[in-house]
Amino acid sequence: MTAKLKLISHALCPYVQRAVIALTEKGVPFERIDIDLNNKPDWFLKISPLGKTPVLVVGDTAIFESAVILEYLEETQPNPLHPKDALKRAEHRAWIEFSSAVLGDIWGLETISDEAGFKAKAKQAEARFAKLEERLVASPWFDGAEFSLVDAVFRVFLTNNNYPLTPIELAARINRPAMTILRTLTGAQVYKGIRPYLG
Ligand SMILES: N[C@@H](CCC(=O)N[C@@H](CS)C(=O)NCC(=O)O)C(=O)O
Repeated sequence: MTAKLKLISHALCPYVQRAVIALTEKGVPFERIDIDLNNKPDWFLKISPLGKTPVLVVGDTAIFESAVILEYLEETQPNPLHPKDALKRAEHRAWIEFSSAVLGDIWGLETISDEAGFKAKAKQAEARFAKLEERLVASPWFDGAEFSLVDAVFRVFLTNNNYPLTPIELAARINRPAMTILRTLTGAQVYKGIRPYLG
């Protein structure tokens, strides 16, 4: 019997959540180990070259980078989430990459300390959300009836742990993107820091 997969996590990390969603959709049992990123344990620093969550521990091997973890799960676990068609799969992978850029925008909004910088970053995030909306032509998921891996990564934008929203719901909620999405997220501790800038 192979050892249970271990996912080294942080409670609020959206990159972790992608992996959690993929594992859950696939029905793969795993052990989640949450760590404190402000006080990284030595054992974690030994297995995580960038000191970031998530890390998937498979036997003696530690896999880092969430997109790589998703691909590994796709290659080794049942219930495929990527489309069968190679071109569609490539397109979904490209949007997964795009979603990481959007997460970077959101992180920028969370951490910027001056209002002018915040506004500039919000503008960039809005432009990216507009691009996403252009692509979201199907319902309820990214490409219609079937949930795919790309939905796992976009689902995290409005999730606080297990609260799922489809990209279409996301697009409906953001209604001229970034500012609205962030207002919606005021319940998530992670966004507390930017509240003073929100009207
Ligand atoms: N590109 C990485 C990003 C992961 C990431 O940024 N994780 C954050 C938490 S959400 C982290 O561990 N930050 C701690 C640090 O940078 O020291 C991935 O996709 O896995």
